Amino acid sequence: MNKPPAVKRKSAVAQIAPIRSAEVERSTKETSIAVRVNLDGTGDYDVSTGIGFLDHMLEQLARHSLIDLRVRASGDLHIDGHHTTEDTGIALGEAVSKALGDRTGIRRYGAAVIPMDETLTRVTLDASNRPYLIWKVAFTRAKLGEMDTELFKEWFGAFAQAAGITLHVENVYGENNHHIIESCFKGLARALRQAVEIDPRKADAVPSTKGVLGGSL
Ligand SMILES: [Mn+2]
Repeated sequence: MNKPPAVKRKSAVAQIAPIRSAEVERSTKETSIAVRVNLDGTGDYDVSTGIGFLDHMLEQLARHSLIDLRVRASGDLHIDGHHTTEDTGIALGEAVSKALGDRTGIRRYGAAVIPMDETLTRVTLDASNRPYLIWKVAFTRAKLGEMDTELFKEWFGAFAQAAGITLHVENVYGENNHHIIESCFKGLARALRQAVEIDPRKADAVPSTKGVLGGSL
């Protein structure tokens, strides 16, 4: 006698949210990059881009956003750090966007004001799937470590574009260039942490009266 197939019962309490993670691999003639993110992580990081200062910044991003982050980048650093910096921003942004999916349940907005000694930086963002960057950050040094300071705007622009976020970064005041850029990454981290977090009061809805994020206002 054939046994009837076992019926799997749906448990009413088994509504555990899935872990929001993603992997992106990106290769061009200039760079080869692999990124893994877990938005619901604890801020673990394993970062190697070949640019020490950029590694230091991405580690801050992971630590203060609580997004687990693994980055492996190898690029044409014999030219300069431009391609590696920009492409790392693109790959990381793509991974965040992929992990967000249709962005159901997220808080969407985030803001942080970060002091570092004499420096104060304000970061506000909207994880709206509408990429935009406002960058009001100036440096008085051309380099930090081996990294050109002009590349930071490139990284933030690439990340905002690929992640689908409206991102405003403003250094209100500051003197030490290391503090200025580190406060920008920490501000992004804190604001991102708020914006991508699931709002338990509205966990099943896309946070827009349109019912969808992105497109025209
Ligand atoms: Mn530092």
